[in-house]
Amino acid sequence: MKVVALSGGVGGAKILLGLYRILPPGSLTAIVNVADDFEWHGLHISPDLDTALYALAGLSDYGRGWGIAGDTFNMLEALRLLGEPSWFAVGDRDLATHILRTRWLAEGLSLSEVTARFTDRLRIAATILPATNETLRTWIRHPGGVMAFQEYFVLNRWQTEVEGVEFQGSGCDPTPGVLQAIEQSDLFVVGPSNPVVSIWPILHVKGVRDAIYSLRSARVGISPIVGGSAVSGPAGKLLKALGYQVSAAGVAQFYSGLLTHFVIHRTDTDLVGRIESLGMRVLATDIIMGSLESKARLAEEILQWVLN
Ligand code: FO1
Repeated sequence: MKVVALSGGVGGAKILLGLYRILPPGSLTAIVNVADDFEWHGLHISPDLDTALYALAGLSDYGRGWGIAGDTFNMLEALRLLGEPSWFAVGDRDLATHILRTRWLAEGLSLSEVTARFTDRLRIAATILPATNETLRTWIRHPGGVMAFQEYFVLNRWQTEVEGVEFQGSGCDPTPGVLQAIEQSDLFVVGPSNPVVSIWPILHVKGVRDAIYSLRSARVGISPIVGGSAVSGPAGKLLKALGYQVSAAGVAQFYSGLLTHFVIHRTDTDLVGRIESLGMRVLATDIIMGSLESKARLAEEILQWVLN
C-alpha cells in the first residue's frame, strides 16, 4: 500500500501525521512545497519541509503553527538587540535545522539529500521529498508591484491587497523519485493546505500534473475551507483574489479535473451537489483535526471510503 500526499504548511502536515500513524512504516511519501523557501541571515529556510519533518517526528508546535514545541527565542532577541531584522521568528532549537541544512547544501548535497538526512536522523519511517531541488519561489503581485512570499505572509501578516500570484522557476525539474512515487501510488492525497500558495507551486513542477492525471487510483483532496473561511491562514483571501468562491466548492473548482474524490466538513453538506457536478465523489465528515486522534481518524476514514 503506497500513499502519496502533496503538502504545504500546517494543514497538510496534519493529514500527513494522521496517515503516518495508521499506515505501515515506509508506506507514506510526502511531496512538499518549497516555494516558500527563502534566505534568512544567510541561512536557507524551508518552512514547509520543516513543518512536515517536525510533524512526523512528533516535534511540532501546533499552537503556534510552525517550529518546535517548547522552543525559546533567545537568539532572535539577540538579533533584535543588535539592530537586525527579527520579524521572522526562528526559535533556538529550530535554528539547528537551518544551520545544518545551509551547511549541507554548501557542501554540495541537494535539498532532497539534505531532507533525507534529516528524515533519517529524526527516525521518520516515511519519505519526504521536496517537490524540486531547483529554485521555485512564490511572488505575490499587489498594486505596488511584487513581494516575496514570506514578506507577504509573515512581515505583512497577509494584509497586502493581492492581485495575483507568480511562480519564479515554473517548469523546474521534479526531485528524483517524485514522479515515480505519484505513478506508483495506490492512493493520492492533496492535503488541506493552501491551494494557491502551497499546492499550486507543486503543480508547476515539470511532469507533476501529467503524472497525477495519468493515475488510475483515487485522487483525494481535503478542503482547507470550512463554511466561508479558511481553517488557518490566507487561503480564503488568495482564492478570492484569483476569482474563486471562498468555500469548499471553490477549492473543488480550483482542483477540478485533477481530483476524483473530495472531503469537506460535515457542516458544508449543502455544497455536495455542486462538487459532485465537477465530477468528484464527496465525503462530508469532521475535517478539523485538532488532536492526534482526529488526524488518525480522518486518515482512516478516507482510506476506508476510497479503497472499499
Ligand atoms: N510563520 C509566521 O507566521 N511567523 C513567523 O515568525 C514564522 C517563523 C517561522 C520560522 C521557521 C519556520 O520553519 C517557519 C516559520 N513560520 C512563521 C511559518 C512559515 O513561514 C509559514 O507557515 C509557511 O511558509 C506557510 O506554509
